[in-house]
Amino acid sequence: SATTTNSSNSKKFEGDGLPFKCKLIGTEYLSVDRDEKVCLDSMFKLKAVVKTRGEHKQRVQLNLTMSALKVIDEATEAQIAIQEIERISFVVIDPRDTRAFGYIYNTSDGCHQFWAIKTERAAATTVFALKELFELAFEQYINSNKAKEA
Ligand code: I3P
Repeated sequence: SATTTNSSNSKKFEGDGLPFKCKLIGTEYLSVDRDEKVCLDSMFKLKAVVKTRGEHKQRVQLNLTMSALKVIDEATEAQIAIQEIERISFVVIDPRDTRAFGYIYNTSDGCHQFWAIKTERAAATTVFALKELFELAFEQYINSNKAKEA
């Protein structure tokens, strides 16, 4: 039907989605919903906090699904967050660390939450998958509007 994407790429995001092993560096509220400098400043600040604390970062699994980014605590399997794809406004790669990236999630009450993530493998792999997911979600949105017009 017109409401499903044509791309076979969407398969891997169905159901539980595409999982990535990660660690949570930290989160903080920002005043903007997109700005590379602001995000990277936050990333370095959150990394410094981790260092100062001297504790292990929380191990999490990021599941990329068609509807949302799901953050799951690895130890307890509890869902820490369910973040709708359309609420993610910005993704940033840490130029000093091939295993770190971050994104801004906009909460329903209008806050811009920055999430700093350390990946087990190359962060670029996760960021590339996210980009793919944004494109598929957009394609789906366009197709569903076309279906409404028809
Ligand atoms: C660890 C080392 C790891 C790091 C880990 C640190 O310190 O820096 O690279 O894992 O973080 O504890 P050390 O060499 O002193 O043992 P990541 O590269 O995944 O961040 P963690 O304790 O938060 O897991």
